[in-house]
Amino acid sequence: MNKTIIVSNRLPLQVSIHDNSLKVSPSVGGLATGMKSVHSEGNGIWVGWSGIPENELNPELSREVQNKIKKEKCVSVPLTSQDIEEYYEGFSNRALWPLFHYFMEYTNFEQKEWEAYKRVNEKFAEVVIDNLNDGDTVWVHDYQLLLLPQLIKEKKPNTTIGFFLHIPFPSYEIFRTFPWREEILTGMLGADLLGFHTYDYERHFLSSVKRILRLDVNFNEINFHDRIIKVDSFPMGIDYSKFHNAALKHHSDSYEKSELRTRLEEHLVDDKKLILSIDRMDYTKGIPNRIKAFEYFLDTYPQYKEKVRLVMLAVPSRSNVPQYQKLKRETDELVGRINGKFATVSWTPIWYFYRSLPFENLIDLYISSDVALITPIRDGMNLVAKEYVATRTHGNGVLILSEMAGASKEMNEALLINPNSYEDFAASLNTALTMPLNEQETRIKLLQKRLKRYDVEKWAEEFLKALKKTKEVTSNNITK
Ligand code: GDG
Repeated sequence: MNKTIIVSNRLPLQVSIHDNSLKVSPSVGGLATGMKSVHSEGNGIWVGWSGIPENELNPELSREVQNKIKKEKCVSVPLTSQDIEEYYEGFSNRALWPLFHYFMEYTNFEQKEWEAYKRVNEKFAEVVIDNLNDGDTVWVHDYQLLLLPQLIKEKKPNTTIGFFLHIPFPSYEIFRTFPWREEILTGMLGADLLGFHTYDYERHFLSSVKRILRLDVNFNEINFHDRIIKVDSFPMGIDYSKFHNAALKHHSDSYEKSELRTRLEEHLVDDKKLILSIDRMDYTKGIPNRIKAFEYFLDTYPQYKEKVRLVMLAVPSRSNVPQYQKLKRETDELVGRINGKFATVSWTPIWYFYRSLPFENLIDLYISSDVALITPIRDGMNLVAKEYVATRTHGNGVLILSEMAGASKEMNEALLINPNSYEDFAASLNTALTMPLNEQETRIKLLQKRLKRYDVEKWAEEFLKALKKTKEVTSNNITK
């Protein structure tokens, strides 16, 4: 029986070792949820890194990791600390990530890290090929594995390969500056179907293929080595019912409120409002910009002093990369400065949490907030914006969303802003805080309807359906 192999940098598992004892538990990210049915189907497997460097494991523990992981239908790619440093923290997060998010000044192109990127993509290819049978389908995810489709196609030409990019694909003018641009594009073109979150990313990719590789592109099809490769957009959704149902549960009378929720609600007396932002601590998410724009808002609309509070959750991320350390320092300083500037004995304008919270607390934040302020400078999609909307079970709430997030393309009923314009930002916040309830409800309902229909399972299903179709068309063409 043919199977689907999912490949991503990390496995959908939390693996931890304490006192030589090993714990493996499933992780609950968006991708893991979307892939749940694909992964559990038949003898499907997931290939990726376990999160534990191979050199930190003795041979016995290493075998135990593989065995425990196998029970979850996963296969790990053994990576060393050096691999992680050079391929993940280095090439993926210091070259590809900033470039693809238009942060050219943050890019660092190192030959040694490029070599590591190639080496690790080859390691992934080896593990995939070891587990591959004729007729299987492989679905590769994200920017850490751009060379993998071609590495598999070379050795196993009959394999159906799909690739999905979770981050933006930049415009040709940006992408052309990349030292290994041909190799990256050729690597991606090993796939039979390439998926992006938005039509714009798809368009940018096609334009780079045309201009850098000088290949024939016919609408959204590329002719490459006698193969027709299809490119399309598949905006990723969320597990809508999981978020919606959790919110219903948190609102029910029998549900015991958490301390966080109780504290949040204390703020809401006397018509006070909560404004929420949640992001990984990443420079693409526009955190310092948001704090400065919030300062501008309080200066421009002083009537909101002591009436609003920004609850800002920043989840630690990639803290070994220098730019992320700098961003953390800048954020700490800005929050301190703005709180110092405006605070009164009974009010602090920004509540800042630098940690990750359990899912139940995340729901508490979503359901207690009148406004969600999601203002990335650049973001592939942004699932937080979608999750906020899904939890608005009473129909109220306003989403302010950056035009630079892929999600803005499907969320027209949000208040869309240019995050670089403080005026736009402040005016939208004022509009959100004064928006009549019936208008909030109309907007939320329309957004919810779309999110419910195109949830993450539907996204995976649509991608795999298109992949199957691409392969059928290609094989028909070859037999003709
Ligand atoms: C990349 C792209 C694209 C956040 N804090 C906590 C927590 N979260 C969860 C959210 C959400 C997820 O993390 C973040 O997803 P995003 O989509 O917002 O952002 P990235 O991590 O940058 O993801 C992005 C995505 O891939 C999918 O393609 O949308 O553009 O950059 O689900 O709920 N979860 C818990 N505690 C937290 O403190 N439990």
